[in-house]
Amino acid sequence: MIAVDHHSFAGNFSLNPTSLAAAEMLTEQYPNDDLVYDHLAFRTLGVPGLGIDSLAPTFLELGWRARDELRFPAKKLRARWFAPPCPSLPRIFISELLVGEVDAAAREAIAATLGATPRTLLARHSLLAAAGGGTPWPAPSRAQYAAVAAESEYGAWVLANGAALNHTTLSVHAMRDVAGLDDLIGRLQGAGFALNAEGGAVKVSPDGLLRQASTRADARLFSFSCGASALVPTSYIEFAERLVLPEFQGLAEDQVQEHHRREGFEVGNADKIFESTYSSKAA
Ligand code: OOG
Ligand code: NI
Repeated sequence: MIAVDHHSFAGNFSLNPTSLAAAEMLTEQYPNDDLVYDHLAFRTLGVPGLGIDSLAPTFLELGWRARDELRFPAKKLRARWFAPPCPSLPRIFISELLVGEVDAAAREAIAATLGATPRTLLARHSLLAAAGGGTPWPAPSRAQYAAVAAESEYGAWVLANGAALNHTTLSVHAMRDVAGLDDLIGRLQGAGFALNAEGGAVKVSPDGLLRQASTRADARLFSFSCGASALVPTSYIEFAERLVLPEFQGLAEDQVQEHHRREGFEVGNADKIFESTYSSKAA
């Protein structure tokens, strides 16, 4: 498996010094292991012209294939993941806020922030704007941000950060010198990294085969349109361990490939991982 150089995700590191620190710690402690990315995740606003369908074409054109949809009714979110054209590339996880379902105050604040910016421009330029460190719409006012955050911390995150990389996820099973996710988590906690503790540090799928953990998002000073500024949550790093499927458990360790392992995502895990950027869940 070819590893992706973690410095190629500099866009994420500028919003997430913790993810760079974690990647550097792992490179130092496990010098013989490559860092392989399990998936990259983006967030969007589910309004016409934005949403999952505005980011998906970029990946579909490059050979990613649309896979399952996941729904999070309590959070008013839906997501879809995309399988890569070859196993050395990461899966892509894109979610969207079901804007039609949020309360009127949040919906109006989102509409006011997006304002008159043409939707076609928003759709084609979200990723470009994010690469430049911004959003294709003007900054919300502090009151608009607060109105959205009160209803959906996810929604407020997107208003401030747009299509910025929400998180990168390292593949734990690809690191041969790491004993497993629990060992890795112990080392991260020992080094002082703050983890998302929602439902316990390690989120486990009902089949026991997909195990995930994440750091708490970093924050940056954000300038609202009205001149005020405040810290807003930015990005985080996740660690995913995909165990070997029961039918392949007889394979010798050096024969096991990615397709022998648990695929996809898990609603119960993801539901808690979303809260890695929630200020209200800060310790
Ligand atoms: C995505 C949360 C879900 C996963 O791997 O299940 C997730 C987000 O925070 O936008 O990352
Ligand atoms: Ni993730």
